[in-house]
Amino acid sequence: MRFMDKLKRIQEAHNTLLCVGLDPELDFLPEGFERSHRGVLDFNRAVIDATSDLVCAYKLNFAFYEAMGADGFNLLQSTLELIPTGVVTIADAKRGDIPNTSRMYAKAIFEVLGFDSVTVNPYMGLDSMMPFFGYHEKGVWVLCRTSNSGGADIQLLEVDDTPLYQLVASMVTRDNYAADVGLVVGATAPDELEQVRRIAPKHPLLIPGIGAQGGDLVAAVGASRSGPVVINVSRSIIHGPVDGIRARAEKLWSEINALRAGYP
Ligand code: OMP
Repeated sequence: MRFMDKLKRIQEAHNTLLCVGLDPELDFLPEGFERSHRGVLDFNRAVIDATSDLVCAYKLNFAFYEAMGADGFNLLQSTLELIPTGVVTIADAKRGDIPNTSRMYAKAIFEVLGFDSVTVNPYMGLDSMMPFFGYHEKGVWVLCRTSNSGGADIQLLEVDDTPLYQLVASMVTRDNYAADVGLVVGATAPDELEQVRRIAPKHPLLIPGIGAQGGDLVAAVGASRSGPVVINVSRSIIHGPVDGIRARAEKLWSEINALRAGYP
C-alpha cells in the first residue's frame, strides 16, 4: 500500500490529524517509571496504550534514542513493535548526505528498522534526498520552514526575490517520485504555512510546533482544507502525570476536530 493511502486510511478510521511525538527523556519520565531504557520502553508503551485510537501517527525523534547509546537503537525497534498496525510511523531523523551515504541512511530507516516515513534535510540538494524518494510505499517529509526561530536565518533568505523555503517547496513537489513526498512546516510560522499551501496545495504537510513551542493550531488545521496534514505534538502530551496523557491527547484531538467541523 502507498504511504499516502495508509495515512488516509488511519486518519479516516480514527477521525484524526493528531500525531504524538515519542520523544522520551529520562529526566522527564513520570513517577513510577524506572530511569533506564526499560523504564523508557514502559513509558512509550503507556503513551501508546493511552493514545493509539486518537492518533494517525507516532513520530520518534532519533535524538532522544541516540542519547541513550546502544540501548537507544534497540528502543527504536522495540517501540516500533508496540505501535498498532495501521498507525503510521515517522522516523524523525532529519537525514541527508551525499547519495551513497543517504542510500545507507534510507536502508537503515526503511529496511532495517522498518519505519513508514522519515524526515530529511534538503540542504545538500535533490540528489541527497533521491535515495529516500526511491522507495515505493514509503513517505519522506522534507524540512521546508522549521518551527525554531533560527529557521529564519537560512529559510527566509531570498534567491531572485523568492524565499528559500518556497524554492524548497517548489523543488520537491514539482515531480512525482516512487515514495510519497511531503513537507515539514512549523505551526509557529502561519504565514509561511499559507505560502507553502499555495505552492503545494495537495501535498502532505507534517506540522510540528503546537503546544510547548506556542504554534498556531488554527493555521495548522486550516492547512488541511486543501491537502493532508499531520499535526505533531510531543512535550505537551507526554510530559506530566502519566494518568493525564490520554486527557491531554484527547483535548487536542477534540480541538482539532472542532476546528475541522467549522469548515464548509
Ligand atoms: P514538541 O515541541 O515537544 O511538541 O516537539 C516537537 C517535535 O517536532 C520534536 O521532535 C522536534 O524535533 C520536531 N520538529 C520541530 O519541533 N520543528 C520542526 O521544524 C521540525 C520538527 C520535525 O521535523 O519533526
